[in-house]
Amino acid sequence: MASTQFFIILAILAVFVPSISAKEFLVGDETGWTTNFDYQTWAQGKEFHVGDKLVFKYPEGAHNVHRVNGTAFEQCVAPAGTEALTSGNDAITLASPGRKWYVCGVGKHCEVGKQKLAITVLPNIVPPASAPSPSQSSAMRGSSSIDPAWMVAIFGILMIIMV
Ligand SMILES: *[C@@H]1O[C@H](CO)[C@@H](O)[C@H](O)[C@H]1NC(C)=O
Ligand SMILES: [Cu+2]
Repeated sequence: MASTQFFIILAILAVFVPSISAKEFLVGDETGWTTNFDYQTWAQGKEFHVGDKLVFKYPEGAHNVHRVNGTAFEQCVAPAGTEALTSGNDAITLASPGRKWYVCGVGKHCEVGKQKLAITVLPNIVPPASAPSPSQSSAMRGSSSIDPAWMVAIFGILMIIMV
């Protein structure tokens, strides 16, 4: 029966490991989201993957969070059209790979206080064969990353039945 238990454990791991691997990053750690903190140093050596979360913590009203492009990041221009996150406990799920830029749009916090963060988001750990087609919406990505794991789980269960 030891092999049956092994397959059950394997099947359970296959289902849950992809979701466990999604990480939450508290931006600036205990310092949170504020001025005069080196967010580039903070981001150094960290690996950000699709599905991970960034949490920006700050006293509500003191700061905000704008996602911007690279040009706006360099020039510290918070886009007028887009809505800022303002709750003081703003969670952003990294939905796509690539370079991402965030700035504070309050006063000269970005320009003078260097309250800006640039990161590179890496593709999910799931093998590329299971990646959704480009036509699928980004909302589908979270659930589709579980699919191969389910296949392994079903395979494991089939093995248990056959043994
Ligand atoms: C970057 O963002 C700024 C401000 O929203 C906008 O004016 C500019 O056209 C954008 N640049 C690119 C290359 O998308
Ligand atoms: Cu600010």
